Amino acid sequence: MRADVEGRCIAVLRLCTRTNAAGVTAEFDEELAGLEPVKVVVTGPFGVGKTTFIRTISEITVLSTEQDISAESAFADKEETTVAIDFGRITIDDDLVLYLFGTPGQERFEFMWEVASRGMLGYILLVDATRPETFTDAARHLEFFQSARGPRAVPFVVAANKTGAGTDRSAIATALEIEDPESIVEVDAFDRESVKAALLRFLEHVLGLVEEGTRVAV
Ligand SMILES: Nc1nc2c(ncn2[C@@H]2O[C@H](COP(=O)(O)OP(=O)(O)OP(=O)(O)O)[C@@H](O)[C@H]2O)c(=O)[nH]1
Ligand SMILES: [Mg+2]
Repeated sequence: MRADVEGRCIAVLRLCTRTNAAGVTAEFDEELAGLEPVKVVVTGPFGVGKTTFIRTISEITVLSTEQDISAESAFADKEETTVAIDFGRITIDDDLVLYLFGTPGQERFEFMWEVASRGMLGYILLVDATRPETFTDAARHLEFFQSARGPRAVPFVVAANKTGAGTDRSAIATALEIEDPESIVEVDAFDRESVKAALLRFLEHVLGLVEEGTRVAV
């Protein structure tokens, strides 16, 4: 991460963990920081690369609940699908830990969304840039996770995986009714630096909301 932004993101994460602990927004307090881990959900339609994203960045072996896919798979090279949750971890600082929770992509496991969303700071919504149908599918994810905390803001970024020369961010923005296509992050879920950059964009977004006075913590 770029050092300047990293410092600011650490500050906001501390603020969020402090807020989580007390239930109210409080002044940044180093003593009380890091009481709770920060939970970020990685969600999106079937096969967009959620498990790959978490495996690429996690410092622990990802606790995955995958099972073999049967003939229903649309992917020749995809052998497994998440059936409950993926769990990974990144240490941001000595006492600050980011926990990543990946949701299952198949519709029949949508009941896991509610479980995954509990206590989250926010989420990364992944789409597959090569499959426009995932843009429209993702709209349902957006609707669910945006309302997970009632009327309160839930920070998120949309990340387009498997991008290439033909990637059209405005098509994704249109499907998701997002005003600014530039806010959509292009990511390569196989690449650690790229995944880090996507997480950083998410944290910067959280920081922006905090700075404008929006209460974002859980
Ligand atoms: N080209 C390319 N392929 C990718 C990338 N990320 C993931 N894949 C492939 O896309 C397929 C799906 O990846 P997963 O990580 O299993 O996707 P998922 O979203 O967890 O899938 P479900 O849990 O079944 O919803 C696999 O075959 C991956 O190898 C990427 O950045 N580029
Ligand atoms: Mg998966």
